[in-house]
Amino acid sequence: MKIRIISHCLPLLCALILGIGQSRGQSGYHLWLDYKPLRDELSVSYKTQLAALLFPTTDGTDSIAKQELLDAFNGLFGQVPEQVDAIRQQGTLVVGTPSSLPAMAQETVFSHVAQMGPEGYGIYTATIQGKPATAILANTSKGVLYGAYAFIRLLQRGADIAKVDITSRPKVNLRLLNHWDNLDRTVERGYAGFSLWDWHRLPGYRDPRYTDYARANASIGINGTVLNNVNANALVLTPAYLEKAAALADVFRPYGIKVYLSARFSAPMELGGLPNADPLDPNVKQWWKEKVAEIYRYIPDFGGFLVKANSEGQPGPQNHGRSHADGANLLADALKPHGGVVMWRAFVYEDTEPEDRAKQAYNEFVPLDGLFHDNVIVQVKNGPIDFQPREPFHPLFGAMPKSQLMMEFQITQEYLGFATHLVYLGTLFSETLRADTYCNGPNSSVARVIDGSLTGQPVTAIAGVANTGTAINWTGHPFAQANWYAFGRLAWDPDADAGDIADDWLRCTFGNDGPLVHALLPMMMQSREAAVNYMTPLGLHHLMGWDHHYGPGPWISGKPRADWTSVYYHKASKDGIGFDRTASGSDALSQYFPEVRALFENPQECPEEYLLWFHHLPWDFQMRSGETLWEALCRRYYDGVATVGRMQATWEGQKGRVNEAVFNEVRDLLAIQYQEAVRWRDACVLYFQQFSGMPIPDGLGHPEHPLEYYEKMEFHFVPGI
Ligand code: GCV
Repeated sequence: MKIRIISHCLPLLCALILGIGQSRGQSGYHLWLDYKPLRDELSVSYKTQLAALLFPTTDGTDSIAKQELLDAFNGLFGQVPEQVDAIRQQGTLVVGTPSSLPAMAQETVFSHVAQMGPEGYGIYTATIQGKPATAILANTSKGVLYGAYAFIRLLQRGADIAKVDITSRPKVNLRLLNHWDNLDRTVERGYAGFSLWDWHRLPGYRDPRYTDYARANASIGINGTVLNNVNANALVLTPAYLEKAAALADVFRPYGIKVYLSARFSAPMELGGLPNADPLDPNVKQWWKEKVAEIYRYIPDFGGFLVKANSEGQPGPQNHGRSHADGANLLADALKPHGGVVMWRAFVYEDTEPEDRAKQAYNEFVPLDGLFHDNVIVQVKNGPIDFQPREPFHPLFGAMPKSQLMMEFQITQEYLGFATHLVYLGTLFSETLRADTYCNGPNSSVARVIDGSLTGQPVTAIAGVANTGTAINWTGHPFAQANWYAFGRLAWDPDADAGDIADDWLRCTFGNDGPLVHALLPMMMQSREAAVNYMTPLGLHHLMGWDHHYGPGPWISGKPRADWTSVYYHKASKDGIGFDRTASGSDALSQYFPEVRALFENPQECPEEYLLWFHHLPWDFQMRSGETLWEALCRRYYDGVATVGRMQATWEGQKGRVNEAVFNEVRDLLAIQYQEAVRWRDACVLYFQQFSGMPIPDGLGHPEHPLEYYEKMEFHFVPGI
C-alpha cells in the first residue's frame, strides 16, 4: 500500500521539485521583457550614450515607464543612468511630454509631437538646448510608456541609437484581449491553465501577477481587456463581482489598460427579475441605464460591453422578436453618457440548420448596415466560419460601410493544436489584414476597413481571444507567447510585417543572438503553413474532433446540427471533395466584391489554398502542378508532417543557445506535435482514400494503422471545454 501511495505521489513530488528548481527567470515567465545582458561592445556604447536620464515624472504611468527604463538598462548593459534635471554635454536620454518638459518644448524635435495623438510616441537622436541627446517624446504619459517600451526593444535588438528617427502612433484605437474566462476560473478554449483572475480572493488580494499581465500588454500596446467569457454569466454584473473587476481595473489603469465586461443579454431577467429582456421595453432600458451607471461608480473609466447574442444558445434580442441592431443600441444608449462602447459580435448562425453556415453573419448583418448607434462596433471574426487554420477573410469586411466594424482574431489555438503545437500566428493575422476586399476598388485591404481609413469610422478596434492562463510561462507553449506578442504589435500597426515581429520576439525573448534568429525565424514563419498542411490543406476546414476540437475527426457526422459535423464541410464522396460555394452551390462567393469573386470563382485559377473552400472537385481534377487533386492533397499532408520534422531538427540545433528548461520543453512539445501531425495526416488520408479509391502516391509512405484505429481513439478530459 505504502509503495502504491509513493508511486502515486511520485509524479507530484517530481513536479514540485522541478517547479522549485525552475525559477521564474528560467521558465519564460518574463516573456519578451527578459532583459538579458547584451554583447560587451554594445554595452560599452550604450553606457556612454545613456549615461544620464532626464525624466520628470507626473503620474503613475510615466513613473512605470521610468522604472522600466532603469530596469532594462541595468539588465541589458549593467548601468543605472544618473538621474539629472539638466541636459548634460552628452549622453542624456530625455523623456517626457511638452508639459513635463516645458523648458524644452520649443526645441525643434518637439515639433514631431503634434503628429503623435494621445497614444503615439517618437524616439529621436536630436540636438536639444544645443547638446546631442536621445529623446523619447509623446503628448501623454501613456505615449511615454509606449515609447519607453519601444526604446527598450531597440536596445534589446542592439540597434544603433546614434541615428534614430521614429514616430509611431497606433492605427487602431481599441486594442483588446478577449478572455473567455469563466467565473469558476476555467477558461473556454484555454490551454494554459486556469484563469488569471482569482475571483475568489478578489478584491482583497491583488495577485502581483495582475501587474505583470498589465505590463506585458502595455509593452505591446494593448489597451483594453474583456475579463470574462462571451458565453457570459450575468453574475459578473452584480456588485460583488463589479467590486472585483474594479480592483483589476485599478491595477491595470496606470498601464493604460481599460476593463470591459461581456454582458449577458438576459441579465435584466436574471438579475433584475424583469419578465423579459426586450430591448424596446422601457423597463429593460431603465434597468440597463441604472446598471451601467452602477458599473461606472465602481470603474469610472469602464470601457464597455462585449456581447454574444443569439449565437450558440446565448440569449439575445431575437428572443423578443427584435434585431441585433435593437439589442446593440439598447446597451449603447446606456453606455453613451459615460463614454463606453458596445462590441456586438457578428459570430451568429441560425438555430435551424443553415444551407451554408459561412453565409449567416453576412445575411443577418448587412441588412442592418446604418442602423447601429455611433458607439457600437460590430465585432467580426477573421473568417466566415470559426477561426479555422485557414479561412478566406470574412465577407462582412467592406460590406457594411455605414457601420463600425472591428476584427476578432483567436490567439488561443483552439483549432491549431492547443498549447502543444508550435504555430506562429503572426502570418495568419497578417494574411487576413492584408487581404484586399476591393470594397472601394483596389487597395481596400481588411486593415484599411478596420482602421477606419476607408469608412471614416471614428471608433476603430481589434480584439484577440487571449491564450493566457496560470501556466508559469503564461501561454503553455513557450512559442505561443509570440502569438500574444504578434497580436499586440499588429493591433498597433496592422501593416507591420509578421516576419519583423517574429524577429523582434526572438531577439527580445532569447537574447540578441543572430545565429539563433537565423535558424528560428524561418521555422516560425513556416509553422502555420505546416499546420494547415497536416490538418486542413487546400481549403479544407472543420475536420477536427467533436466538441473538444482536439485531433482529427473528418468522419464526424450525425450530430444534433449538420453544421457541427465535418462531413457537412468537406462533402467527400466518390465524386469528389470540397464545399461548392460558387453560383452552382451555396453561392457564398457572391457575398464578396466582384474582383474577389473573380479570384476564387474558377477552380482552374482559384489559389490552391482556398480551392476546396469554394469548390467541390473530382478526385482526378488536374492541379496546376500537373498532379491530380488526390495526389496534391496527399502531398500536402505529407509535406506538413515533414516540415514539423525539420522544425524538430532546427530546434535541436539550438541546444545551449536557450536555457535548458525551455529547450527541453520545446523539444518535447515538438515531439508531441510530430506525433499528432502524423495522426492528423494518416487519419485524414485514410478517411478520404475511402472515397477517392486511389493509392497514396509512391514515395510518400503509408499510415501505420488502419482507419478504424484512428476513428476509435478517445480522449478524456481534453482542456478548454
Ligand atoms: C466562446 C466556437 C468555440 C466556442 C466559442 C465560440 C464563439 O464555437 O468553439 O467555444 O464560444 O466559437 O466564438 O463564441
